[in-house]
Amino acid sequence: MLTSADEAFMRHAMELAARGQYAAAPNPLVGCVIVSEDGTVIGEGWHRAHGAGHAEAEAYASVSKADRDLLARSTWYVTLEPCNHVGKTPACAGLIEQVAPKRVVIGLMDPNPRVKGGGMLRLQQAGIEVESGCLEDALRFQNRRFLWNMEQSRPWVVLKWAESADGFMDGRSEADRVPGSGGFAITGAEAQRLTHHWRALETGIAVGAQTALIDEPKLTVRLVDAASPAVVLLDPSGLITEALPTMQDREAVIHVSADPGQSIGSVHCAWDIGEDLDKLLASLYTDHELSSILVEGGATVLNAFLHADCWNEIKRWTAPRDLHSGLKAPVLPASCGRMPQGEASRGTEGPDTWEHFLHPRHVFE
Ligand code: AOF
Ligand code: ZN
Repeated sequence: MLTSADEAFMRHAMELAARGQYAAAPNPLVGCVIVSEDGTVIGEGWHRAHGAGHAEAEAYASVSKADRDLLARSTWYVTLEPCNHVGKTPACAGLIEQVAPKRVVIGLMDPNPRVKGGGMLRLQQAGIEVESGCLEDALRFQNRRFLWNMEQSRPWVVLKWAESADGFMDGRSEADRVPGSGGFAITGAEAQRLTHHWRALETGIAVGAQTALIDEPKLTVRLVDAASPAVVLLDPSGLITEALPTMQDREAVIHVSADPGQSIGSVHCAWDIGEDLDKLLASLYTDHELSSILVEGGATVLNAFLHADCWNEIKRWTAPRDLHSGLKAPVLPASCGRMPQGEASRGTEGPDTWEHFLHPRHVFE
């Protein structure tokens, strides 16, 4: 039976898991807490980065020599079912089997076909008491990108934009929106750090060719300590014919266009105007290993994702001033899913308000 103490330790493991938020993808966020029989935490670990040690191995390595004797009667709290495959690291279920603790509490079962119940079964067969489903809803939310990847073989898609109080994304007229004219600032300086955090959470940032040429956005994450996501330049009409100055230092630019011959990116992704967006998403996931993308605009691109129903989350800034005219912001879908309990769905940074919406198909409680 799961107790409130179990939930408290699992919550702690979940907080540890979150520390991998900028680097674990495409792997899930996983945390592990090892607790001695008297309720003392003797080990903590989390999956820091793709290719790095798994949470269980990290937690085990953190147990001091003096506490090793306590392991035999310990309980392990793992936010995700321990893996039973030798991948980039040895199987965690094998490690736990060797240590042979008294009990293992699993948050969420791992839907990865290479694991999928096999890790839990191995522990049970070794005579370890195993319980699963501790804080499952909250953990499904924390690992929503990974779960969607496993179920759909598509990246998790976050649409992001900023609009004025009266619903415009850009206050300039069409005639003034010419290449090189620069971005139109809607939000104030206070909003920047959170925007960089949002970028760093995803593996790619997608932007339409028009916006790339007019606004010349840098799409960096410099205000947070994270690696820059790949830029996905959506250019099915082939508007971009030479490297963009703002993206020259960028390691990964995926140029999405019909003609591989004119690619200016570090990689090319073939996609023609009129083809399904879902086909593009399948390719970004399978061929380009993007497990999530933040779609930053412009309006045409955001509307295309909304109309094709190819999105999972929306993050929207609203500034207090009116613009009266200009480029209309996308219209928020009539029904959006609720954020799970305990997760903020709106906030403010300086004068600006942000809101966070989920696709109605996603229900986390
Ligand atoms: C765990 N603990 O901390 C993580 C797990 O590429 P690899 O070899 O690191 O394996 C990644 C897969 O292992 C990943 O898709 C997921 O199924 C599981 N992740 N499992 O026991 C961890 N990160
Ligand atoms: Zn593992």
